[in-house]
Amino acid sequence: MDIAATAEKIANGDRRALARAITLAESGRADHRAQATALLETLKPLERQAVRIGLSGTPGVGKSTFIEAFGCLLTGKGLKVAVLAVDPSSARSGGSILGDKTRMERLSRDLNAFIRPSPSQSQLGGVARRTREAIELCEAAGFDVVLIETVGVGQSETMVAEMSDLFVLLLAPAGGDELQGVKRGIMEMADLILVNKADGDLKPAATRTCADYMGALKLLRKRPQDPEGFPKAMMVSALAEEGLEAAWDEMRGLVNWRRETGFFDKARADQSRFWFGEEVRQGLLRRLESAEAKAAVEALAEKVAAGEISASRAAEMVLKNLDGV
Ligand SMILES: Nc1nc2c(ncn2[C@@H]2O[C@H](COP(=O)(O)OP(=O)(O)O)[C@@H](O)[C@H]2O)c(=O)[nH]1
Ligand SMILES: [Mg+2]
Repeated sequence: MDIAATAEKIANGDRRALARAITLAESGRADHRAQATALLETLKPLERQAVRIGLSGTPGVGKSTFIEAFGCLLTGKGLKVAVLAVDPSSARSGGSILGDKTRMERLSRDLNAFIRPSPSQSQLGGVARRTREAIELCEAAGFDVVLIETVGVGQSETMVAEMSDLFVLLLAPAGGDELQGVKRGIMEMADLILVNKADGDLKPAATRTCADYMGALKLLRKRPQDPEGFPKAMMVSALAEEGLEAAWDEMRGLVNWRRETGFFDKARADQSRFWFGEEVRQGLLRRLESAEAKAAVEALAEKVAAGEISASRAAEMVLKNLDGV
């Protein structure tokens, strides 16, 4: 691949080049990964920045419907919108967005929108890296907003929150008065809670649920990166396309405040630092999984078990030898 030529195409907003580059970043092959890294380095001087919005919610809450309506609202304002998906279960389901592309018919036809389903064979370890690279590629291609969708299971929410400027939690109206078992840790990551389906018969339940969450958010420890009134809960209807403009106003207001106060840049710097550390850790673990390292560990483990060598000394020997692997 001609890195310089591809970079130029991406910089000019060429969607095919962008799609190919993301495929490269998704590949498990070392040479592909190296090319993706080189491509990102070539694009870096552009310093293009999108608003990265993480969007989480359990299946059925209305994520796809919301993204379709919200995405179209944004493109209607002349903004370019990219949608990426992180779906740890996609190995089974074949990609979250792909499955309900029908719910995003309008958006997928929109020339100012770019929708990327999650790849079907996910090795969980690589998901974070390729999602971050896909985000950066979309930014370089000139997208103003990058929506990163994830289903509310496992570690994926934390991961997406760690690569977003804004984290939005989508909830459905609760039947009773229970707080839908949303884990405290996830509430603490949310900048905005949107209670969806606030329409028709569900409106009263949505109103109650929203009030419950406003109350619950008030009980959380105040975070320095929030202006007065945040995190916030509000009602929307993705289906009736209500409350979406208000939600966007809140998101914009929050991003602008964080930009002015320096919290926006600080969060991105902290995230870069975090992911750097993660990659080092992952790289080391990969090395430990090599056949050579495994054999060395096994051989030494026998000696440790037999009391011939101390555990500390043996560990030191293994780690020293990793340098050459
Ligand atoms: N009443 C109502 N139904 C909605 C709304 N948003 C989504 N739905 C419905 O909820 C179901 C699941 O929506 P979907 O977008 O596929 O949810 P996802 O699994 O989170 O992507 C579909 O039948 C939608 O039509 C809404 O705002 N109001
Ligand atoms: Mg969906």
